[in-house]
Amino acid sequence: MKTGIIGLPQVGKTSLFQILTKAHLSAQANPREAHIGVAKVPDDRLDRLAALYNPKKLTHTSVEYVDVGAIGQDALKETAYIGHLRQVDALAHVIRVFDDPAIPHVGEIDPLRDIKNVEFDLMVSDLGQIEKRLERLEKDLKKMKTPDLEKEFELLKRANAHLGSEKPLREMQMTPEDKKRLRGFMFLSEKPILYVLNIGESSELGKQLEEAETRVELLIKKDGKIQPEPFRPEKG
Ligand SMILES: Nc1nc2c(ncn2[C@@H]2O[C@H](COP(=O)(O)OP(=O)(O)O)[C@@H](O)[C@H]2O)c(=O)[nH]1
Ligand SMILES: [Mg+2]
Repeated sequence: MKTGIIGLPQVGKTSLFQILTKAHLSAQANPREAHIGVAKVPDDRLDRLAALYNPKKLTHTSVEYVDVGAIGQDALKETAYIGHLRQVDALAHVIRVFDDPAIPHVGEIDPLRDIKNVEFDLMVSDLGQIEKRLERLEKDLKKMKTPDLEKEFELLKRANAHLGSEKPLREMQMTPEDKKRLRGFMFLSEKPILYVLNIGESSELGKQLEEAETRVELLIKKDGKIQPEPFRPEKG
């Protein structure tokens, strides 16, 4: 399994990457260059089984992490950048919640705005890809209609409208056949996403985490979808 660590500049992506993979990166490392590392997933159930059966070989699950550098419309136009992101199975979006005047951030600390902006970037990238493919398909369909091309055209039209209403592809209704048809595109907004709130170091971690959750206004629904709650402005 491969996970891409994404997020705005200076939110803690590389810090998270280093914690997860125990990688030592030099201070001179180019922040635009992707870091790739592997984290072993410890599982004491596997260790107990190994003790019982004494296998010749024991392989723990591992997760590969790619720290791709800050996201943005420009970055998403770079072949290397988007290439790395398309390859991953899931995205971990690191969100800046910690306040530190020494470390600049795009405006105020506003996790919900950042979530929306990054999601928007992913959707714009997918839209660009869909529009290109639709143009091509339209030309091809004029020359020759095949059921496969027609189905792809219909599906991409639907995906296009869905993205147009500012909803990521992971929230689009799709049959297994639709999913298969789209697989080759490796759309970014279709990938499952995990939000990582970077709330910073504190002796009141529990309280801060609760506050962060309220601030981010996220509700994890039973079906696994993360839905932003209606915005409730803070007092003061
Ligand atoms: N105060 C504070 N600083 C942090 C925290 N997490 C990361 N930083 C600092 O923020 C800066 C950017 O972190 P980095 O992991 O390189 O962010 P990236 O640009 O998203 O890869 C570095 O100076 C980190 O030491 C945090 O939780 N609290
Ligand atoms: Mg970084």
